[in-house]
Amino acid sequence: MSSFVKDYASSCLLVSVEGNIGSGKSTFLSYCGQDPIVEVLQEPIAKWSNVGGVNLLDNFYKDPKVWAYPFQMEVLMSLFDQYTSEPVRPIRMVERSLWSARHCFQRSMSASGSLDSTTSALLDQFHDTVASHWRAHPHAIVYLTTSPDVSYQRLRARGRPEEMNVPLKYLQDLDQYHQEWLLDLQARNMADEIFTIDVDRPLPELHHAFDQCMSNLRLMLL
Ligand code: TTP
Ligand code: MG
Repeated sequence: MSSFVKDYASSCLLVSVEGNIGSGKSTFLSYCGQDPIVEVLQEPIAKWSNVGGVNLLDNFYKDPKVWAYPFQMEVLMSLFDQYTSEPVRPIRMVERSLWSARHCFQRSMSASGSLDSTTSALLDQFHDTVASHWRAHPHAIVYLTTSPDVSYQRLRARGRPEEMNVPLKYLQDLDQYHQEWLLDLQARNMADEIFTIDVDRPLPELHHAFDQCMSNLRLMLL
């Protein structure tokens, strides 16, 4: 491997936390972040809401055909930017990854026509270029699985203004794309470890399952 290629393998265990919108990824990360061996990188959503004074997330939901491409480009760049900082603890947990952005969200936007074949190919190219120079594929994935109904209720309850018109159907499609992406990773032996946690129960009842997951991640450090 070229020395130019940055390889996380030697510096930390990289764990991406995945799951539908509203599944509870930020809650899981905050909980695990109390452990002194865990560094948490929350999703840079505040950046997406203010790119030079423009709220790309809001614009995307209001007019997806116009804004899907610039928004997804911002998502990929900001997630990539997170990876470039030096890890400071043995386990680095990130909310989302370049991979779920591509295989779940970008896929959905292509299917709905918000991205055409050219803009979709440009995003693929950006993703492939980054991936070829930067070993940023997670060592482990924590997949928080919810029924789309539950993630929809959580999305409505938290009331992020940009998301107020997101329909249940969008979450149903994203749920399917997450499952297909992870099955595909497993089928191609591309995932070292995928830890699935069913998070349909109220989040405070899930601490035992979160602790169990942390124990499994610790074992990967040995
Ligand atoms: P999520 O990445 O699912 O984060 P969340 O904070 O909603 O999840 P949780 O409640 O589990 O912590 O989505 C954030 C918002 O950004 C959401 O409106 C979906 C949108 N988004 C895209 O449109 N494209 C993308 O590639 C990503 C990563 C998010
Ligand atoms: Mg979140």
